[in-house]
Amino acid sequence: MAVRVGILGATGAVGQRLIQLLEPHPDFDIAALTASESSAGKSYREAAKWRADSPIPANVADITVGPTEPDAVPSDVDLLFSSLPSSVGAAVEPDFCEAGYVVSSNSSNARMAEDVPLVIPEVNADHIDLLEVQRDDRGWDGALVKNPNCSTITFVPTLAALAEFGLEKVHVATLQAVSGAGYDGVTSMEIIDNAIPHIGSEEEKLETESKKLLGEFDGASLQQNDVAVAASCNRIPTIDGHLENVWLEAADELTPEDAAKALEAYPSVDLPSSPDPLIHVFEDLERPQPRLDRNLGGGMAVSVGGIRESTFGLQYNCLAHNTIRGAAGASVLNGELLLENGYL
Ligand code: 11C
Repeated sequence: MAVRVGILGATGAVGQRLIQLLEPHPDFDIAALTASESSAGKSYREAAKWRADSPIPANVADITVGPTEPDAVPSDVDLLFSSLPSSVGAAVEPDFCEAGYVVSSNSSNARMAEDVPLVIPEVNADHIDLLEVQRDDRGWDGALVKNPNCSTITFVPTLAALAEFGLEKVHVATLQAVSGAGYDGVTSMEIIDNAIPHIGSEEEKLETESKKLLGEFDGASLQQNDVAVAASCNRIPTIDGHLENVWLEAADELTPEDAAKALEAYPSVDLPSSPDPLIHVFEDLERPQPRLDRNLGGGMAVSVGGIRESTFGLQYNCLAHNTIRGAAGASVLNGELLLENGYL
């Protein structure tokens, strides 16, 4: 029987992507939607400024949107996907966990908390059992699991694929699509003929989340990876798809040919939303490109190209769809991992 799920923050850009990815889904049925006070009480059709390129799924359009509080969600809902603004997530996600809900969250609050698993299933699925530590620490009947920032999700799978060569230093520069900034970024397009450096708190997120994701979990505590990561994050006028330039210094010899083989061979996982292959490798130095390649693997793949030697070790470019692989799809995949591991 399908698990009944809800979406916290259902009217936003990532909330809309979640609805697209969950209708239909082999394991999950949408049974509850929440949003801000101004949307509560309206049908989803009335409340959402629907911007997706497919119609609102018929069984979702007439659901009445509730306020984002535990009492408003039916108790037979087992899993909540959260795409709340981080300040709201920080305030309310613990209340839902205390009330017994399992929350798979894309919001950036609490990603680095010691007892909160930060998970990309193809990279560190074993970290999900940090939930046992979380339950002991917090006494929650529910649970909180996070997926990383969309720019982190784009380059960390490539580091995981190359980890066997000994990761020492990574420099990464991002070219991030406007959909990462939410509706205002997409609708205003005020960035045309421009680029914005040092956006938000993105650089710190790439530098810290990557070490947690690549860390070792021994069943009791998580030891962060000591790879040195320096990030420079820039907004450019593409709609969807974050492109990143990576320079990687490894302890062992790492030729472009070895790197391409390891990236291509890096496995996906046996969950419905994990694409196979996970990583597409282009020989063409001018790929991947956002418009051409963001939808590979249903938007869940990572693409790599331009692999070459540089003064600072190996250099390459990578790309992923920021609102699918980097946000909604990442939360759904973590929901699938929670189900697979008996947390629902
Ligand atoms: C952007 N990556 O493109 C951001 C948006 O930490 O989940 C998502 C912020 C986050 O601006």
